[in-house]
Amino acid sequence: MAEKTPLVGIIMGSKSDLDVMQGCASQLEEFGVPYELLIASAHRQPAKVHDWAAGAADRGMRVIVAAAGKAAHLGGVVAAYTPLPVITVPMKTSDLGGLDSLLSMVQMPTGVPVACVAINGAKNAAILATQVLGVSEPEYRDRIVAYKAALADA
Ligand code: RP5
Repeated sequence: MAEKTPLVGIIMGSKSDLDVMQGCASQLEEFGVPYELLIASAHRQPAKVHDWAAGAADRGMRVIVAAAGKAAHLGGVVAAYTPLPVITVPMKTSDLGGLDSLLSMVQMPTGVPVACVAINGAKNAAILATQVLGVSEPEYRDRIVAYKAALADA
């Protein structure tokens, strides 16, 4: 059977972000949402980030999750290159506890917005991305409804 076209693109700035961001991938898998995952740094590999982000919408993606730490400009850079909504995940950091990452993301200047979940909020990014898909696809909206029902019963 053919692989499904990824609807969510997960990008992160470093291999060191992967442990946390597995939480995003696992939640998307639980919802049955096809995704792709790329490690690319906005400052170490800007051309790679550009190529991936600029082509994402044409490859069929609907929403992007971008995770980075410290001066976490990855989400803003990706948002500059795509018309897709970008959900950012600020990584917890050793020096400033992730406040650096958080402020880098939530303080995007007017005109290039990104959404931002909690520090290390990888799972919430997956839920929010699925909710975005659910606006136009009942299949994914139904999964969110079921997820919320299970939360209420827990
Ligand atoms: C950012 O800097 C990454 O997103 C990561 O969170 C942080 C540290 O990266 P490494 O030095 O661990 O590669 O680019």
